[in-house]
Amino acid sequence: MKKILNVCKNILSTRLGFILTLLFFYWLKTIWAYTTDFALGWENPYQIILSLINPIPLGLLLIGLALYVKKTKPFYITAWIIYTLVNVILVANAVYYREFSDFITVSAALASSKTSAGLGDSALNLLRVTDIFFIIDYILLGTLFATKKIKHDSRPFSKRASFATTALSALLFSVNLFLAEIDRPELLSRGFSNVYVVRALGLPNFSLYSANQTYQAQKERNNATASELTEAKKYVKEHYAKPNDKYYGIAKGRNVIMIHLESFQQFLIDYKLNVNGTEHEVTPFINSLYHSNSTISFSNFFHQVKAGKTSDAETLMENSLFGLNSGSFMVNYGGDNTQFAAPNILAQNGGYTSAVFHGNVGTFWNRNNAYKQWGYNYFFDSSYLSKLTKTNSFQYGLNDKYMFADSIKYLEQLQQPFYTKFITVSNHYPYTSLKGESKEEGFPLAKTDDETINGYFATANYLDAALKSFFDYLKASGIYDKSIIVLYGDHYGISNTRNSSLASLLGKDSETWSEYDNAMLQRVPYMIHIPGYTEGFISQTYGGEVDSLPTIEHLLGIDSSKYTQLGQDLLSADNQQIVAMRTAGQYVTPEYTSYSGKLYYTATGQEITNPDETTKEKIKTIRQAVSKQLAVSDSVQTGDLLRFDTDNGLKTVDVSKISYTKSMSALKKIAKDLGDNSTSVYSENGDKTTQDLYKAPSYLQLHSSSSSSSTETSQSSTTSTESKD
Ligand code: GP9
Ligand code: MN
Repeated sequence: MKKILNVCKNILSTRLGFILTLLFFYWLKTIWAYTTDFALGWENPYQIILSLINPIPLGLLLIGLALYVKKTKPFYITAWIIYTLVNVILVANAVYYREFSDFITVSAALASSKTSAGLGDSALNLLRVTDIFFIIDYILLGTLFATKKIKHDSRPFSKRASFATTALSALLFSVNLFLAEIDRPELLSRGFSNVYVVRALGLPNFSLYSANQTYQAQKERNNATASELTEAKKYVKEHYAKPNDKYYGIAKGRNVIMIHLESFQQFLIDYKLNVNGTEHEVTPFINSLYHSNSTISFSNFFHQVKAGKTSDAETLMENSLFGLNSGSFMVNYGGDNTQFAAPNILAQNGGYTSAVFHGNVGTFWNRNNAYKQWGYNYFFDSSYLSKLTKTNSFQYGLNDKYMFADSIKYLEQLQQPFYTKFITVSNHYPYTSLKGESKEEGFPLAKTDDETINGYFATANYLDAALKSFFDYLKASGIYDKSIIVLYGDHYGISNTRNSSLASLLGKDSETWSEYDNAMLQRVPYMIHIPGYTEGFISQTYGGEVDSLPTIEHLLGIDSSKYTQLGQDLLSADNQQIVAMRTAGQYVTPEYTSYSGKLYYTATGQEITNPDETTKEKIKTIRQAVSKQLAVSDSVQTGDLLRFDTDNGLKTVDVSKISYTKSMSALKKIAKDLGDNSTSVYSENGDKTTQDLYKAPSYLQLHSSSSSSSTETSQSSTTSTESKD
């Protein structure tokens, strides 16, 4: 024992030994924070291993820098300073996470007034007794040095050896990066979620990554001027499509319920999956909405997203501006840019209260920050909903039936009219969300050679059933008649590389599958369901996600002419029907489709290889219109131009007033203060909950003859009625 202690003492009394000991403590404390403070949501052992190794490369690189210092005292001081620095990053993030469920981004740190919103408890209150663990190394090493149990090593480390340490850490870092890329391709370019970056690369790396993001965004912001907004506004004015009198204001004053149909493509509408000779209608409920005479449906509505996927769709739908050409707008700019988004516009045109419901962590796609800039009053993420278990959730969060069920206790507390968005998730790649005891997967799998395609129909069917249950609830609670419900597919679910396997299911030949076919599969549903309205129809107008907001505004009787929005009301006679895809040069119009470098007649799918002069002229005009729209969007979004947009009649959002913590008590307080004037569903229901009106039978329950099978699950009974504050 004594021998071991002596060896330890000797090691610690060398410079390298000291550095490696610091690294060891840093590693230990990081793992401690990973497991006790952060919710890193490991999905597999591979990700756990990544997290276990990721403190080492950069830790060694940084702390190892001290080895370059020759003199004894400066060496130890440098080592302690660097060590303390990485520790401060660690501890600050651990404490911050306890309140915000997010890591400290550089932009949040710079705008500390914004981040302090919701920091109800002082930072001191956030400390725990166990935090002593974070300083135990200081006490231990300090005592050992003070009592001369370990000594300062006066022998300088050779330059070569110091360099070797740096090189080794750089090598380890590349290995870490490589492994991270395997786990999640395009991790850094697409951003996804801060959790993903920390989980794969560690905290100091996340800080560097976030600093770079802020620097890039800030650079573009600083270069942008108000005159660029004038340019953009000129385009907006010329491009403005005035409302159609027939529809203007027909939904005025109603609640707006947006339903984000994850990865839902238009081809699912009315689709029947044939398995062993039996036809199974995949989405009977959504089909009924599509054909309902209370619905204005669109059959040629295209998604316009790129790498930001869901986040791009949200950006387009609620700002009428595009995402970025690379990366995600919400991730890179969402937390800082001034936006005049749907929640803010509706708050100022009709006093709407706004909320988002989503079963994933709030940090995904930087929603927790971007939604504040958009003016969302509340954001009920997975922390507000049922605890995630193997049965009720998958890697992207809580399954849809639970998400809807758990949302009701908050929804019923919102003052009406409300603008709400429900982001579904179960129908997400890899379409295996329904595993687990609940056996929701009663719907048959398709039989192709591609597992991903095979599961797609079952998860879409589950989403359909969840939606039906939610509609049943809306009807039973009386919300339905006072609302309009807008449904949209965010983007493709089956990627182009898989489409040849999908071909046979669509009655096509995989041999002759073309880029035209790929282009047409970018269609997603867009439906505006207006209870009580009887003149619904299916419009064949060509449009995209950018066109949604002006369309909705006009239905609500809101004049959009002063807003910097790039879409056109799909019900307007002025609509030009030019759909820009986010990839340069790709577009769809009723006449032409340009996709992956090829040109087609949209109506027939016939390729145009040798366009005549008139065709050339026409496509030139379309190309110009498309690239103009994207260029204007890019200038607005990357230049943060809306900060100059002061004469649109709208006030900017004061993000310091928005907090996504303690929402339930905030809502209850509002209702209490309003007393008899409270318009929440809960108040109108005589201060009684409406949660029990939500019933979500499983597929098997609906389809088996003996309805008392053990697989029955009524989500309303499986979820607790307790709410998070
Ligand atoms: C995650 C979900 C999925 O919260 O919205 O995003 P996606 O992967 O579709 O972009
Ligand atoms: Mn999505």
